[in-house]
Amino acid sequence: MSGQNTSGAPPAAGGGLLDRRALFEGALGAGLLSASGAAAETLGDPVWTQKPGANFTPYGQPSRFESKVKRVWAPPANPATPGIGASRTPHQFLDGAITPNSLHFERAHGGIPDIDPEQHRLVIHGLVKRPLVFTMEALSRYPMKSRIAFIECGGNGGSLSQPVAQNVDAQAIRGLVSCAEWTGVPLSILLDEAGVDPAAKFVFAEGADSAGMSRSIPLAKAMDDALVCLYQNGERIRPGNGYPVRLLAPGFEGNMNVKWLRRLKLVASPVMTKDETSKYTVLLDSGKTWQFIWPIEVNSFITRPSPGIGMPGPGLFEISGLAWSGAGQIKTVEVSADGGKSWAPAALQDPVLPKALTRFRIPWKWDGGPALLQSRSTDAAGNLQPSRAAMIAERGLRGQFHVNCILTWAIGANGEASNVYV
Ligand SMILES: Nc1nc2c(c(=O)[nH]1)N[C@H]1C(S)=C(S)[C@@H](COP(=O)(O)O)O[C@H]1N2
Ligand SMILES: [Mo]
Repeated sequence: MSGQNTSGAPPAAGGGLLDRRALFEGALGAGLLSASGAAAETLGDPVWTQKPGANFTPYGQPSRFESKVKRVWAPPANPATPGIGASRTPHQFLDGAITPNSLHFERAHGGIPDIDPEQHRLVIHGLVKRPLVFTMEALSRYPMKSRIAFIECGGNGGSLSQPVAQNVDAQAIRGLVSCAEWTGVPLSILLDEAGVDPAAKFVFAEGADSAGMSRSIPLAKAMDDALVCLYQNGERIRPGNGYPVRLLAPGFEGNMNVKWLRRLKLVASPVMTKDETSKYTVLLDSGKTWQFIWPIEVNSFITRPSPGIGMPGPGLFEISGLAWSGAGQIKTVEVSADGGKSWAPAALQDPVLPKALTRFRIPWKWDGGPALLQSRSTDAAGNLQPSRAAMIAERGLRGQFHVNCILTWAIGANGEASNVYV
């Protein structure tokens, strides 16, 4: 049995979880990476050392050896309407906290429009003193601000509402959350210029796509930290993510982050659009529904190991994953290797930013036997991620939105990971 802990790191919970401080203090000793003592002669003279490499490219692409790292999406129900649905981020192949633009998830209710920025306009009207019309060029002259924020679709994790655990990977279950640095004009600046009437309590935000996707944003949120964004991770927003301009409502459910933004209308009460009534509400067993669930709940999941990228073999390994909350910063993430019987605190990767993805890590000495890996997070407001059983007890299985329960990966003796319920 190889489960004996020879790493020098103290155990932190059952099933081989080790003290997270070992990651920083180098107490893990040899063997974490299972690197064999590499000697210079093993380097050899591969072909790429023997002739000059390729020329530069105007817009970079990943290595051809990384072709498995890609978004996936289900084919459209109706071939006449491509681009309706969602593409998902392959979190099992990524690390860090920022999602590359090419892999940011995309959710579109009416396909991805091909918008000419010269022709596109943003209008602010309704309960304002001065209705305003912006060209994209005019918008870009206002003072801008950058912030790192996650966007998560309210439907992310919906498959965990299935009565039987689905045989799918992290990308399929949790791929509708991504995190980017967004840059744009604070919405408060534009609203101040328009002069908000005291009767206004909501901002109706509408997209220029064929779905006319629209939501009623509470005015307090609009004035607090909403951004009218032009840039995503330093470059202009990608078409799938809202080019040429989108709303960012940090921490609020995905569809309030209206893409292809063309209208902000100040109104006295919610407009009750299809996107906040028939959808993005949680149907309870009682037949009642939760509506206007704005902030995304505290959440986390393990990205490595996970289905498709299991354990290479017994021994020392770093478990890694992501945590987030629409209420603010992540305070703690705990990891269990025994299906929730015991928990050990994970290390949080700096910087731990409010309403952004937070990377966590913990060393694990896997003994080669079956294990049940879980993570659970707590945010700065004190919200704790619920077990699946607790979530179902509260709201039943009919509501397929805002599913933030603990996710379990079973590790088999062959090292493979699979999605299970405990
Ligand atoms: N105009 C418009 N805005 C939209 C949508 C849409 O279909 N049309 N989809 C919404 C939904 S449901 C989500 S989850 C987010 C997803 O943002 P992303 O595609 O940049 O990841 O965009 C929102 N904004
Ligand atoms: Mo969404």
